[in-house]
Amino acid sequence: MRLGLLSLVSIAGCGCSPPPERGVPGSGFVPEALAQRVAIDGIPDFSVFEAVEMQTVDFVDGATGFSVRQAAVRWGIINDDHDIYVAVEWQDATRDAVLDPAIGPVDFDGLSLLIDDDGDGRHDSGEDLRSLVAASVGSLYTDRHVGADASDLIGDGFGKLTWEPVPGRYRAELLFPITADARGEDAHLTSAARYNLVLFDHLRPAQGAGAVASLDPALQGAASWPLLPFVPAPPHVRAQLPPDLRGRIAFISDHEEPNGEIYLFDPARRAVTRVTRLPGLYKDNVSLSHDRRRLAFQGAPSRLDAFDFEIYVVNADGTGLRRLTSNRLLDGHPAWSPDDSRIAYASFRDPGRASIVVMADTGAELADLTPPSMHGNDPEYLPDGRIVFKTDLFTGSSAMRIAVIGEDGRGLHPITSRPGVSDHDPSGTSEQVLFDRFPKAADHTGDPESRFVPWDIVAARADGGGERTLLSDGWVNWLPVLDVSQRFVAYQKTVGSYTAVHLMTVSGEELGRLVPGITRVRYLDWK
Ligand SMILES: [Ca+2]
Ligand SMILES: [Ca+2]
Ligand SMILES: [Ca+2]
Ligand SMILES: [Ca+2]
Repeated sequence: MRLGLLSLVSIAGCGCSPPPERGVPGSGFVPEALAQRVAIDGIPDFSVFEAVEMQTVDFVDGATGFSVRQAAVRWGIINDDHDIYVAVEWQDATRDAVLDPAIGPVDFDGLSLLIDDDGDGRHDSGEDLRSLVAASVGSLYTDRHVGADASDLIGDGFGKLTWEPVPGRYRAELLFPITADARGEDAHLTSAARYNLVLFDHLRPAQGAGAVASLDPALQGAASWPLLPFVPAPPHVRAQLPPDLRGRIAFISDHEEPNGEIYLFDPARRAVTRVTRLPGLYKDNVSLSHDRRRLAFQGAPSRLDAFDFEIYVVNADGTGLRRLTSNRLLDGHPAWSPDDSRIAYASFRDPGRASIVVMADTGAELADLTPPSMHGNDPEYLPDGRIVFKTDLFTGSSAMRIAVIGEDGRGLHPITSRPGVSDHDPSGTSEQVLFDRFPKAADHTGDPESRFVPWDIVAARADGGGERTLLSDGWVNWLPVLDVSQRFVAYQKTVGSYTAVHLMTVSGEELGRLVPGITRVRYLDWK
């Protein structure tokens, strides 16, 4: 693919805003981290840059090699001691964002940030390649690298893209670590690194169609790329993980087996232990017993064998696997009773509709709590022995509300009532229930937009007397679980193609990634 001539205009120190504070070593002043100064919401924070670059680029048609249009690009790059922040805006009169849920983006606009990490003039195998493309109603960020296996196993950083119909432009921002991840897949940035920005317009890879522009016309040879304006930075203030976290976090991740395995994370030692070696069993919805000796989960030979999902129990050391249900129904989402003698779960006894069922830990059924007309799922016990779950009983539609019911089937009442949304994954105390919220009054399963709209974490009073939003940062945040001290909340944050376990306080202060180096998490619990 040929690319046209570029005209370069650099505006350094334009005086539009005060230069950012980098801190003076030895002065005692510690500047605030970039991660706290900029919100990655797709609206560039150009005021943090000392210099904003401008250039006019040619969009070149990939099939003909001819320039189809010119576009003005504005961008800035800054780093602190932990992260690098890149913001870009460019002209594009049309938003192309067609996504096939099974394949990914098929017709899109967007950008790639290419980094010649070691500055040797070649964008080599293993070097950084971060992309941000318009997709569905939002954008898709990917952390990749050059090479045959271009997928980066540990997803790092954040990226978001927005489009304004007037004046017809994209705005993009990325924030990612300046050091390599635990597998060495990302750039370890220095002032020797070089970069290039590649922009896409109406790109249809399957047809080999669309237009591409770049700051530097060379896309492989990197010798002429601009140097990254990287500056060694003193320590900055950022949120810290607390040192006194208790309990164990059980989670399922597919970073070692496609069907996922169960792991335990000790947050005090920051150590991960693998529990299961069951590659032939797809696993989901793990629940850790309160004595932390057993794990219940749903398993099936594959993700697609819906009617073969059964409830299993395994010891925390990986021994003693037992299957507790055996039928041609989808059985899922087990949860331990406060004394670990019983398990509540969802049993799909009507097509597409589940009942909340209680069984002994031997598998003997004790009660079906919900009438046949009602759909309920996501059961969790509260410490007082009642069960919180989600149900469509109060909406008359596929939108779900959080509700509570006694193990004797009495005391059923809704906890949430917000119109226009659908609530999921409740857990909590006898006073307060946390859950995640899909911002549409509809079923999210099968909705291709569900990965591209914000999911918030909300806390509601267990008596239904009110709610407050704990986290609303535009990302897909889900599965909030309180720790035993009731001071912290672990939850899953999905950013583009990866999902990591994060920590926040019960008042909603984000504290960062909790389980390090694992970003293919499917489900978690904390006891
Ligand atoms: Ca922003
Ligand atoms: Ca376009
Ligand atoms: Ca290189
Ligand atoms: Ca990575």
